[in-house]
Amino acid sequence: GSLEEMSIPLYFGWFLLSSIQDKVRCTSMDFLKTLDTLEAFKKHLIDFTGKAEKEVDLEQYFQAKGTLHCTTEFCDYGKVEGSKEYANNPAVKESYGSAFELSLSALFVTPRTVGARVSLSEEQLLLWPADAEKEGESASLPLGSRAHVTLGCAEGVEPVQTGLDLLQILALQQEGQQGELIEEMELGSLTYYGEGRWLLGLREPICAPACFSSFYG
Ligand code: ACK
Repeated sequence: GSLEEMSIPLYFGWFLLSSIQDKVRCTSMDFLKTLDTLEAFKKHLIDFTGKAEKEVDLEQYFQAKGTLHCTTEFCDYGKVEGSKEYANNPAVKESYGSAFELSLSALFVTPRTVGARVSLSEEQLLLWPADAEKEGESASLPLGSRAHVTLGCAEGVEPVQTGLDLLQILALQQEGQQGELIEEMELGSLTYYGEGRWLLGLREPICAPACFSSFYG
């Protein structure tokens, strides 16, 4: 019946507590500010602007997208195949409303999105859907590879793109593309993967307390 359909959310995920949201946003803004000033970034500006001489202000370029969270299952109120099974999974029901500590291990930037990679623990992987990595060119990436927090999207870009951008970078790494190590920054090492794809591996992962819950919209 319709009541049953109503009970499936838009998506399930871990929602970062508000104090850590501020910290993550600040860290990401600092990173964008620094990236903007690097000669190596300026050299590849065309990836972002389409024009060689044009300047870009990365802090303006990306728009924030609501509360920071790490989506586990996008359900679209039950319309997505497998989402009802996910909602009824005992692990999901048992963990609903519980607190977790997410480990944010890297920040990444592409001409489309900026996000944080989330490295999931064994316990957290129990809540991760088996098919999340199947999309894109990433068929053989380990479970949980797509886990991320969207920090911002370029104009006209939907947040679903952030996880796909992350999968793309991880697929390159898996193929043996080391990327170009640009420099050791205070936050960690910065690598360029071509086509405007930048990854900052955090020296110290950010520990982010988060509540496993859902969003109805
Ligand atoms: O940034 P995100 O992970 O990307 O969080 C939002 C959230 O659901 C609400 O839109 C994510 N999302 C949207 N569509 C999909 C999809 N088809 N597959 C996986 N995640 C999705 C989006």
